[in-house]
Amino acid sequence: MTSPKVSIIMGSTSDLPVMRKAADFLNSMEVHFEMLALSAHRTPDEVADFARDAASRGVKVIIAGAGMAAALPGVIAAITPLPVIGVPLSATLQGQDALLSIAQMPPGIPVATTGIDGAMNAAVLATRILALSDAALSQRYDNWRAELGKKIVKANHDLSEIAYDFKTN
Ligand code: RP5
Repeated sequence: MTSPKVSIIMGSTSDLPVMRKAADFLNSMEVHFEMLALSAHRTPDEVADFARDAASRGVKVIIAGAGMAAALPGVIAAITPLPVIGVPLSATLQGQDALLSIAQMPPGIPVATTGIDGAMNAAVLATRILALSDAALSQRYDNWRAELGKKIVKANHDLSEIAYDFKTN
């Protein structure tokens, strides 16, 4: 079996509707990934085992999403040498609790934190990290990025067609 380059970890399958966006993006970029449910509070030993072994299994970047008192990304970052991208999930308190839990790491143990429910951005960042040493992936990413720009060109075209007496463009 092909070894994954990215691990997508979530605290619960209730996180899947958001975390699926990371999987969708990685899949579209043809990046091999795995998806696992692990909980810092409910399965701490399994989290430690995962974090200890991830690098030796060939994983390069870990994306970890969790809600509430979201210790998962920080605990993983405390154990693995790999870059960890944390996704605060809006399970409670509109995700403010998870955002602060994930972003406010002590000096020396960083978690690159996305916005609340920012799973897609986590995958985009993971892709950009991997693309540093993968020219074909870098090209796929550049192509996707160019399409993003075209959306704004179209948006400006659409806005230009809205007429107001006092609108000048
Ligand atoms: C966190 O608690 C999970 O990441 C999830 O966002 C939240 C609620 O989990 P469930 O009770 O739905 O399993 O650990």
